[in-house]
Amino acid sequence: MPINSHYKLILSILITLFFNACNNEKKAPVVDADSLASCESNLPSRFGVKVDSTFIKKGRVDHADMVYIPAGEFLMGASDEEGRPDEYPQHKVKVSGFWMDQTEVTNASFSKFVKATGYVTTAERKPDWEELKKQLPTGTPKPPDSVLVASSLVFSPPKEIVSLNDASQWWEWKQGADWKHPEGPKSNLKGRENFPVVHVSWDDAQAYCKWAGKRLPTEAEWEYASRGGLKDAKYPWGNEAIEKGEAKANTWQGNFPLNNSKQDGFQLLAPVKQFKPNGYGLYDMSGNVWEWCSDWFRADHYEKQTDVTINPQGPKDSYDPMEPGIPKKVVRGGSFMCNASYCKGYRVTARMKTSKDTGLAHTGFRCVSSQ
Ligand SMILES: [Ca+2]
Ligand SMILES: [Ca+2]
Repeated sequence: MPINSHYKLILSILITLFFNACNNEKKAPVVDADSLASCESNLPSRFGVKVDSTFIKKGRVDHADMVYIPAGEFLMGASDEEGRPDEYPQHKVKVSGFWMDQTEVTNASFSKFVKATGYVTTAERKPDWEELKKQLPTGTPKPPDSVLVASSLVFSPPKEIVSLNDASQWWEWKQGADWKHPEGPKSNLKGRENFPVVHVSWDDAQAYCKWAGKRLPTEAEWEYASRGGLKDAKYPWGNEAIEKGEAKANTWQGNFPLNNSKQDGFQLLAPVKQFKPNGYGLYDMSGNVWEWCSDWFRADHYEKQTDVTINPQGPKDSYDPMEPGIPKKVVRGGSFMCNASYCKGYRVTARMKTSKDTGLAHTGFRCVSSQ
């Protein structure tokens, strides 16, 4: 089989086939395996690439550029009819007070971490065929080494679109794309110091937070913080529709992914702090980049919450009915690619999931600290 066919085979198997959950279609609040596709379902993972961060010493937290989120109780999950099935039912959660980064972690901050530790991110490592073949049909021949190369997923809008159910039309598995080269080997970070770092896996985010003396937020902490002290509002800023009034977040305006009218000022990623913060002083809790949480993702997790939970840490394991074999972590908040016609990830209750070793052009993170 020629190299190109190998490559296409792998991509065709691993790239999103089902995108209905990103549609703005109202659904009954029940967990239904057939309707739980995701914006990242079946995207290629890093094929089991493992990173070792045990050599990184836990740093001492610095509260500069963090805000304190006071302890409280809230109803986690969606109460309106706009959520996907995994956002129901609402359930009572209590969280202790904690500190949270005001912004998504920037390239400038991530550069300091890499310089200090010599850390090599997941997307900079060669995929592991032994892990990859577990995700492919039995008997799939090993592709040549020239195919199994360090890569990441970059956004590559097509000239025309067949269906919003096929994400492979706008995601490209690009060799040499990583946090230092966001669009591929010819790109760099010049002038992007204040942009959120992207192409970072969950493991990379964990490693950074450890170095900074912090940790990733739990999903409950993330949603509580995103609400900014508002009671049961849809968005961090309240209930006004994202399209109305002044720009509130970096999302996608127009016909995704073909046209972007850039009413919010940004075609793709934006530097952090370009829009008003929420009630807690947090920026970009909606849009710009999806943000990793510490929790495993389970589609049925909310259904199992029958009593008030205190500082919940999420389920013990992961289960995504769309891809039962691939453990996934929760990501929150939506990205510059979210549009009401396709993905309302900027809602405070919107949940998404990604395999922990995946790097994407629209996924980053921020850290928290209990002390
Ligand atoms: Ca935008
Ligand atoms: Ca964000």
